[in-house]
Amino acid sequence: MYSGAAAAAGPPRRDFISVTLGQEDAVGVGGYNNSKAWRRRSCWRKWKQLSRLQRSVILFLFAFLGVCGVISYTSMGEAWKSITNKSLDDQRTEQEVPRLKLANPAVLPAPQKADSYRGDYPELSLQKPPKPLHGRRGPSKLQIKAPRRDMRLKTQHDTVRAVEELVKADKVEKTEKSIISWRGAVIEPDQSTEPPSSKIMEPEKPSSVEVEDQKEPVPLNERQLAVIEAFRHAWKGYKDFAWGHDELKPLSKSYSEWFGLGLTLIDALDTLWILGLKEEFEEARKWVATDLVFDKNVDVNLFESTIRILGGLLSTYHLSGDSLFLEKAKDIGNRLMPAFKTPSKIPYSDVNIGRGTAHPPRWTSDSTVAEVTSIQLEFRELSRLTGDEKFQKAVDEVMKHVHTLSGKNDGLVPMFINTNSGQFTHLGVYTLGARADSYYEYLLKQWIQGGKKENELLEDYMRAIEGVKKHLLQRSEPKKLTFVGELAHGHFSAKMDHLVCFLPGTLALGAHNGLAADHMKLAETLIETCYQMYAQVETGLSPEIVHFNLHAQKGHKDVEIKPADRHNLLRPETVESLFYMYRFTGDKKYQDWGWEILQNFNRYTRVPTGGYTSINNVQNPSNPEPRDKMESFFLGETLKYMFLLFSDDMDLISLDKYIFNTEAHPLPIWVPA
Ligand code: DMJ
Repeated sequence: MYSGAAAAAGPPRRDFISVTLGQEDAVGVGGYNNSKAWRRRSCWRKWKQLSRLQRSVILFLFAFLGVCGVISYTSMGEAWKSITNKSLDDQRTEQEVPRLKLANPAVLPAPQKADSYRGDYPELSLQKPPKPLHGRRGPSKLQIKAPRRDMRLKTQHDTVRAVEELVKADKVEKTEKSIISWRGAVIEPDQSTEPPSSKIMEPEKPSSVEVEDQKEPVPLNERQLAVIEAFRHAWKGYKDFAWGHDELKPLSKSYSEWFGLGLTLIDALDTLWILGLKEEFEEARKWVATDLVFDKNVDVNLFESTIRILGGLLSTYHLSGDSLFLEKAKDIGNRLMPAFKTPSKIPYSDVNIGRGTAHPPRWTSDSTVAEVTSIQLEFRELSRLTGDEKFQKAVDEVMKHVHTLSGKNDGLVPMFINTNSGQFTHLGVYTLGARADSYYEYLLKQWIQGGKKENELLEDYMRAIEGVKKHLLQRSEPKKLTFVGELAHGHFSAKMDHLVCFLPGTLALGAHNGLAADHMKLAETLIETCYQMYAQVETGLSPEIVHFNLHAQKGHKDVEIKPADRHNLLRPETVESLFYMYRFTGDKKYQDWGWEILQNFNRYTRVPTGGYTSINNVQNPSNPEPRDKMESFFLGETLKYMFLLFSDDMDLISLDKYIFNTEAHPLPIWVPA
């Protein structure tokens, strides 16, 4: 179009270079000739034909384009370089991010080049995913893992910050690791001081316990097999006559109800697991899954249902990894919470778990000190597992309050506390037996559970043991057995409940955890006394309460038994302490003493048609007067501690990883040793 128009208009205007050049090129002269010489000559001729102005403009344009070219080449180069680098960086980051997500932040190295950085975690790609826990059955070697800190580091910057934080945390931790000494008790540096944690630990789901790669199982010995046989016999009675009910009445081949919640079955779950009774465990699990209902208009005792039901469900959850038990634990835990709605926050003794109402016993507004201070291990663990701090808050508040109360005698506490005023009542009576016992036990055990940081608990425990030494220890005649008596308004009584026999085990546990060595000495003397409470009795079984002779009299033993106290309820405390003593000393005499006790249970309390029974008279071997009741703690505690006592596998429910609640349900120590 352009060339046709230009031709029609006559000679071109020379100022419009492109038109002129195009026109001549297109039309040409003498036809098509594309030789190089011709093209050179032709170009030069054309150039010469241009006006000076045209030549200047063309030169200027070339010069301008040249300058532009140089500039854009330089900046393009930079841009290209940065694009290339960026893509390399991107590649590196993509490679590193997943690694950083996987890496344990505690071992993050100093920043390095990408390649060598990668090389520091060769094992990460090989890391096995955690084994699913649901559905595991049978006894196992168990290991508790410290709560994982899942730091999702996405950038190098985050990595550096995380390292800085770790260094900072490490410094803080080191500062806090100072030696503390409390009246002769030296606590190892790494066990000391940090204010009580009202803070909830990260929720652990599904469980903080993982089954280790299975070691060769330690074969069961004859005594353990005898415990399994005894357990099976007891279970048979329960299954045949009391299935799903609270307690077996083995003689009348029926049952009794307390809360109507299958107490024996729940209390026995973790024993079934530990003893390896898979079939029975499965049956019991099925009952829990289909028949255990807490939505019932029934009054339960807060303490008893916490230690037996909540404790039993939590430990079974930990051992089996089966979330059914955690769900049930949450349910009962929530239903027990109304107990804490009191003016003082000291919980009522009873809760209606269906209605959500709580109340003290009909005749008083007092609660028992042991009861309100022995529910902490369980509620604290429930908070840790669920991430819901309300459980721990409620029970920690009780401990903090009791810590501040007056009315103690060198750390020894009265037996009652008022739910309105929050003050101790019935002052002046001090015992390590009924109504106070597990207060002392839980001081130490909470301290261990929480990683030995809650100093108030330790302080109260150490002070109390000093109080025991000062006010309650005496020696009997003729054997000079050291025993723990009672103090009533300044008067010493040589009375000792069998319940007090938890103390040697607790003292030994404290010593094992770094407390004063003289606690271990005391534990050794006291367990001897507890054993004598069996050995000096006609049936070889301890009565509920003994009185020690303080003065030697011809023909008298150390132990005196009053008619009202000569029953035996199949209680666990002595066997429990024997278990701790054997674990910490390896002295076989403790196993032998336990074996004697088991044989005497078999001799005097075993009911041929199934089950074991409490008896009324430990002093009459020909007629021990069966009471027709098998307490749930016989399966939950007594036989479990027997089995563990006879085991030479010190890792079977390791005492460095688990803390047993007062009903023998093992719960994980949050920071295992
Ligand atoms: C159990 O329920 C618990 O051990 C509690 O602490 C005391 N009484 C019984 C066993 O004797």
